[in-house]
Amino acid sequence: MKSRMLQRVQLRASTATVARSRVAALGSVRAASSVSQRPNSEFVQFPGALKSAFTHSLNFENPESYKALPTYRVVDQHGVVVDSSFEPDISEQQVVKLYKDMLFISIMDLIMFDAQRQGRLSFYMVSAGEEAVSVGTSSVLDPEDVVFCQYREQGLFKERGFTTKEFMSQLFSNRNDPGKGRNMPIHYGSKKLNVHTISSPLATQLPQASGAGYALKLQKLQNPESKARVCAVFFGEGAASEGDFHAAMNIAATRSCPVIFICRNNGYAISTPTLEQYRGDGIASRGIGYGIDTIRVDGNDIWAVREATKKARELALQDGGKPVLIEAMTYRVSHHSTSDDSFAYRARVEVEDWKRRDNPLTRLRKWMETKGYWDEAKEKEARDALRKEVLREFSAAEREKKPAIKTMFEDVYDELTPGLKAQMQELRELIDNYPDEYDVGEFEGGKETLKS
Ligand SMILES: Cc1ncc(C[n+]2csc(CCOP(=O)(O)OP(=O)(O)O)c2C)c(N)n1
Repeated sequence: MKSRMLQRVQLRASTATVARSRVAALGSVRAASSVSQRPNSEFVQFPGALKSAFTHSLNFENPESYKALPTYRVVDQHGVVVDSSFEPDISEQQVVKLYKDMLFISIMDLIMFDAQRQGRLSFYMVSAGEEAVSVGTSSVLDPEDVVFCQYREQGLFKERGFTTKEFMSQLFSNRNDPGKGRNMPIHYGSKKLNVHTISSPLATQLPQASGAGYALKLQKLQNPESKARVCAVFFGEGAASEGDFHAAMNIAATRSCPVIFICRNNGYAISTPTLEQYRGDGIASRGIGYGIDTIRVDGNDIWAVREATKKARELALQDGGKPVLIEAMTYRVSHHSTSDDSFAYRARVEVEDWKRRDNPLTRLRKWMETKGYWDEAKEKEARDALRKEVLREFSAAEREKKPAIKTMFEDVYDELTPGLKAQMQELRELIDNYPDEYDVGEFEGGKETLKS
């Protein structure tokens, strides 16, 4: 049996190692005090909670006793600046560009939503009311920062330079869609613009983003001359209930990954209101629990979104890298998707009220008007031009051929497997035997592409 003294020394040594490696892993985020516990020390030396003071009061912490985290805003819903230290950091021309990007999205949304209702495309999701979150964050990220989206971030694609033709090609699954028409509409992606392709299973992009952030950090370590980059990832407050949210936050915190988590809290996940989604103080309060720098912002205020994201990017690159969480508060003005009628679970008046009271576009527009950047005539001109552009690309994309039938078998694996080749052959025979049953003419190259 070991002597007490020896046991104590060994325990102390191992605790010290744990503490040292933890400090190393966290960079300068946390500093461990000496592991030796003095008599009457006020702090516990448990390795699991390094800064916890002893208390003799038997007290369960109650969420109600904490004030809700504040919401940062720069410009209020009347377009009035409420943060006196605020100075716009971009030119009139750049502000107008951001406004037009938001306007483009809202116009494209209206046209495509109606087009779906007419049966001209299979599905659509609008981002009405949330344009400032995607356009605002995108405008201060570096174009080489890596991005993962959920599905309501069309504004980011637009701001990064995704063209109207690219939007339409994906929506109509035509031969110009880089996704080769395999995904449902709105599942955009762009290698050129450093945005990973959207996929339907909620929150799966979150731990992937932590991994991508970790890779970016290692690349910078291996090549200090290279540009410092962050990974930004978008998700809704509903998606934050997935286990993948927990995994992502904890991995990013413990591995100190330069990731900006951007939560769009729009009050609903399809028909589920936030009261049924969580009982804590939104998503922001969770960030603190993971040891992540966190801010809650007014998501209808593009200036607040920009300021918060700029600062978040700076923080994310500090000390070799660390995650940051932004919770952007907004309201989902629209139905969840074209498959949803939201008046089945919320009052029309609530929606109308939000539309009238607060909207990211009207807020920026009011601010621009007070600066003399914008007026009714410019609004009309911009709307007409954007509408024309969307409609022009819409009809061009609708008339395009679909991708070659063969692409259906490709990219399942890197190369066609013997099994896939056999299936392709089988399809070819079916089409040969029942030519009237298949509209092969709609597809580029017809049935002739079906050979390996
Ligand atoms: C893992 C998974 N579960 C359920 C769904 C079905 N689904 C699609 S969107 C959605 C709501 C998501 O809400 P939120 O994350 O708040 O984003 P919002 O639609 O409000 O922008 C659900 C439940 C899914 N796509 N993936």
